[in-house]
Amino acid sequence: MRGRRNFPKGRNMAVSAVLLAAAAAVLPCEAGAGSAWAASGKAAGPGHPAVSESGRFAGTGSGLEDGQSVPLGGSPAGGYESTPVGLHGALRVQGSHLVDAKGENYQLYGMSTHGLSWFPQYVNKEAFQTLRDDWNTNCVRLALYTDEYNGYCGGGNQEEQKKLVDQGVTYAAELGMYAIVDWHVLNDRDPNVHKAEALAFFDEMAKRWKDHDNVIYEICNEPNSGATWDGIKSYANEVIPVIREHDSDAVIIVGTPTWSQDIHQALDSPLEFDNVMYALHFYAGTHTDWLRNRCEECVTKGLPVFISEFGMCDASGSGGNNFDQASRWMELIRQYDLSYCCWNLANKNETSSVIKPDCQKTSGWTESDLSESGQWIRERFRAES
Ligand code: IDC
Repeated sequence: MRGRRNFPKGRNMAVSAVLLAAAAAVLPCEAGAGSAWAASGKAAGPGHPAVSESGRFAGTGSGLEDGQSVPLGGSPAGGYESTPVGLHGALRVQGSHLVDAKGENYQLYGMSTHGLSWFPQYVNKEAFQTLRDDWNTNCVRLALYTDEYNGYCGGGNQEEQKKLVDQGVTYAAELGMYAIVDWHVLNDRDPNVHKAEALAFFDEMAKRWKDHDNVIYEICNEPNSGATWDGIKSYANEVIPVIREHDSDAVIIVGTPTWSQDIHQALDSPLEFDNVMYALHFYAGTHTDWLRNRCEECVTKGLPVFISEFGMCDASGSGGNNFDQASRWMELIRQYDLSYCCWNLANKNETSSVIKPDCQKTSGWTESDLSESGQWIRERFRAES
């Protein structure tokens, strides 16, 4: 169903030359273990899932019982070419859809980290492998706060934070997962406040990752409190060319006004670049029919929308979960094959954190290690096929 209906049967039988080349290109020498892994085509480790017909790691095919942790350290059955990136290669935007290297509709879904500087412990390869193999996800969003929590432009250690982004992208690449590099504008409200830093940051990132097919750039998480679409456009018109100078075909996600809710303004006045998607964020306890209607209207009118952040609780990231509203959002996501990333991979004592506050594990979580949010969204991801 959904994106899958567009895939010809047996598409996973033969990996095209394009995709093989893409798989090889994603791991340059410095990726170390990943290159060795890709080159050696290691045998499948125990518990590693077969790839489903759609090329996704089917949770139910993992050989793991619900609640059992994932054995780590092996490679997926079939080697790198069976991973999400190995199968789907460089993504691009076609009409309102994200498509893979074969031009088939493709949907990304996975977890967003919390602030990298606040919860750096979850940037580890085993965590991402758990998310790929047990949670059945194909992407990880790396949230680099620009301001609060020792943010990148708020007094944080920039070298350490860049190292975390680097590790996150590298682990994702080695695992054949897509990685979203998220410039997490929030307290600073308007991306133009730290535009100079953004230009330097994305210049460096794009240079670094230009040969990787798994990297997506999100250039401003949530403009808010008076940041206008005109202002965001002018920021994007400077940042996007800097990325494209090195990485000419990268997919880029652009945040929209009012905490990435006003996508209709992007529909009225889109950017003039290819391969751009517009962020819509929802928190199910706060954002209901009115935002779903807006989302549906924009998508049906051809706007490429990416739900790069959402929660099942309210917009504070806490309060109770509203699973009824969250399920309605999931229906919309399913109907239009939208890509979606859940906030947040951490054990903070707040509803949106997917790991229980008293759980110190940084990978291999069992069901009982997960919060109510974590258990719900993991089931949702595992139902993707
Ligand atoms: C929240 C975190 C919370 C932190 C707060 C800081 O969950 O621990 O104290 O940020 O400002 C967003 C933001 C995201 C928020 C999240 C929940 O993108 O950074 O995280 N949220 O409030 N937009 C809507 C909700």
